[in-house]
Amino acid sequence: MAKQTQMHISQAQQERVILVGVDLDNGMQTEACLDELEELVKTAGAVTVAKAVQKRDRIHPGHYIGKGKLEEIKMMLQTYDASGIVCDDELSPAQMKNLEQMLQTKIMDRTMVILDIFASRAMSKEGKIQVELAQLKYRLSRLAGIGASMSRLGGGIGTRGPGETKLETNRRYIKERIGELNQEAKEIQTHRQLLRNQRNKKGIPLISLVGYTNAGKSTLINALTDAGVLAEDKLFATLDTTTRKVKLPNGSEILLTDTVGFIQKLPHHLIQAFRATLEELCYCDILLHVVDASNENRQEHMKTVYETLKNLHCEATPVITVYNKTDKEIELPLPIDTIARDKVAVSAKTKQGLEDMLEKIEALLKSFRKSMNVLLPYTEGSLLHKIHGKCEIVAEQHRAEGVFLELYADEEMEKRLQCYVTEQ
Ligand SMILES: Nc1nc2c(ncn2[C@@H]2O[C@H](COP(=O)(O)OP(=O)(O)OP(=O)(O)O)[C@@H](O)[C@H]2O)c(=O)[nH]1
Ligand SMILES: [Mg+2]
Repeated sequence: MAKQTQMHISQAQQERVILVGVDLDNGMQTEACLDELEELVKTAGAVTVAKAVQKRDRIHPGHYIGKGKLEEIKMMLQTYDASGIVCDDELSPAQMKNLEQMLQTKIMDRTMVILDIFASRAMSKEGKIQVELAQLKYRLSRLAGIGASMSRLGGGIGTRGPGETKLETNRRYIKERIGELNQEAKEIQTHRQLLRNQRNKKGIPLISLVGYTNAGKSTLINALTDAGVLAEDKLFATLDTTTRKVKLPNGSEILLTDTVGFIQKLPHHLIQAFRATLEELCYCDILLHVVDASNENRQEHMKTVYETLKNLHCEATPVITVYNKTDKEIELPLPIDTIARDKVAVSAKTKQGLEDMLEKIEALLKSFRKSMNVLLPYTEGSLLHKIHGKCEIVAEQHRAEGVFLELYADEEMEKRLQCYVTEQ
């Protein structure tokens, strides 16, 4: 340990961690939670050497788990030559400090690991700002407790900022940096708002892919377009959003957006920092909720996604659930989903069911529009042009008084055409 006081530990020297979970007997099985945490830890570049679970009624407010279990973990740290522990829930600053004092090792939590992965994945300027903000806010409240642990280890999980940067440890600098980043984030938000207004004006329906991380969202957008988004068997492969045009079977177009995946216990600092990006979901016409139907925890994953959408105040946006990976062995029946307006089974990999999915999108979009009959005077040439661009036309006849149209209009066009409504 003493050697590690130096600033640099070799990159090859992987952190060896023990995962610690509390079995509260609710939600996802603790075993599945720790398997997921192991996957996260691996993605963050560390190796899991052991796991410890304690069954409790509630998380210990002072030191996460009970004293007896802590003694056990102290022994395990030696037995497995571990360099730290990772707790499966976000630790309070006090819990972190107490655990550090009791165990004399590096204390990490699920949040720290997720933030670390996000930091290594962030590519866009906005993504980097958002991740660093989340990291610094998380860090600021814990400086007193984790200072010793972090400076002792000098590197590893919890110390890496976006890109090649090393996270700041000085309180005053952190505060200044948070101020700077907030300002930059605000400017990007203003730009985003502008883009959104432009898109709204064009009137192309906006559809976003949402879902648990690794569900297959990026694979799906790639299967439908030439987006070329990185799709990997890794948690949080995607952080930056990608938007592409997709043609529906009836020839009309939609804008499809791929975004960051959700996970249970998603750190609230991260949600806060990504709020601007995630709130875009509320402006969508439809959310395509991609579910890995082959995953045994699919039901819990779906619950997490719906809860996260609720936290983001997006529960009013209509959802189509897309049960993906049906080329694999799937347990039937598929989970009941009372929230979704429609459901479809697909394989983004083999492209099976994708036509069906597009038809369902088309049908749902159509249900948002109003069927109208209008008689447009020949003097309204430019309006006629707009109708052709924005409405779905079922019938068109040239009559003596003007052009008769049977069509489906969105809210804006419905208002504009109100005065030309006719019977037949
Ligand atoms: N067998 C099978 N594998 C799939 C299918 N769709 C996606 N996958 C695999 O699932 C893994 C995750 O796919 P991604 O498209 O990266 O998942 P994602 O939802 O974008 O994940 P994040 O970006 O991490 O949120 C990859 O290894 C894909 O090849 C499918 O229909 N069938
Ligand atoms: Mg992805």
